[in-house]
Amino acid sequence: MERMIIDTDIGTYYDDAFAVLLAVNSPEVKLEGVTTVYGDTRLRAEIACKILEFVGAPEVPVYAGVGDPLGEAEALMFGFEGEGVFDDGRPIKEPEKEGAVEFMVRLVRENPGEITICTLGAVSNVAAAIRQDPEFVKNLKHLIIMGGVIVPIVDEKGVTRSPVEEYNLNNDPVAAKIVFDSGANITLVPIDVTLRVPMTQAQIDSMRTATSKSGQMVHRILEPWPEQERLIYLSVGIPTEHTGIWLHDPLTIAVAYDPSLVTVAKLHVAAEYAPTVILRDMLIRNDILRTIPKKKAPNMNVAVDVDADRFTELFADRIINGGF
Ligand SMILES: [Ca+2]
Repeated sequence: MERMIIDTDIGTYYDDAFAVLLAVNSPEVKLEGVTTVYGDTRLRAEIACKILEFVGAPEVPVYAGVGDPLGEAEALMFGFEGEGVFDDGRPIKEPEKEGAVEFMVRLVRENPGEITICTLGAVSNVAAAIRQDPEFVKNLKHLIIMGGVIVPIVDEKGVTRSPVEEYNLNNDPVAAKIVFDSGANITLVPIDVTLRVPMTQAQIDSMRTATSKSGQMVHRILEPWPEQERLIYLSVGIPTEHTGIWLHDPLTIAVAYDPSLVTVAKLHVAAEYAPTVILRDMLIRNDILRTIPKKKAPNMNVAVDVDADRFTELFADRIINGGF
């Protein structure tokens, strides 16, 4: 049984919510809490509360965390967070009074070697916990990070997604560097791997007719998604259009209890700032974090391949038949 904290920027993309739903429907996981990060973490916590309440798991506590990145960048909210989720109103369940960082530090200290944290957004909360408690890294069992790009990728539309563009780590590069340099037991699940796990159309259709609460919530979140996605892409200047419903964050949860879903390589991954040409902006920026594999002693396990069919089938089955 994996005792897990999900640390998430839930609300902006669809897949954080899917990750929480997968965890709730996985008997291999004891979900100790959901912590929120990046931007309006109070609103994100309310979204998590609503989802847990809706599917019948209101006992899972939710904690609002660090909203402002540790560096100078400002957090970006897109303005539609909660659409679909709040269709039938706000939750009765409320976030805990304790903050996310305090909760992480307390739980990990009280349960040395027991707790796995899966981060699905910027790693600001984890970096703050590392700063707050010198024993945190030693006591943490496993830190699984959805983030970074290791192998630059070209998407189905021919758009090069260069190593500088991964959202989660670049939303707080200062925090990412603290975490990478911390000595924690890290598994990195980079976006070049998660872009290989889109749901099939048949799986998406199966959510439409699902009778489970989780299936209904997935369907509800996907309804307003195409327009939200279009606005996100426009606002960040990526000239692309809809290509898939990728299960970035859910894969990160499943890896915690079934590592055989991915092939991992032990690598030294450096979080570096370096002058970086951003072709689409015709700019050179030096505040961007790059995740660069190096020939040094490994500092993490990095997912480099995934059994995509087995994972997406697992996800669909759990959401439809998992009991919540
Ligand atoms: Ca996320």
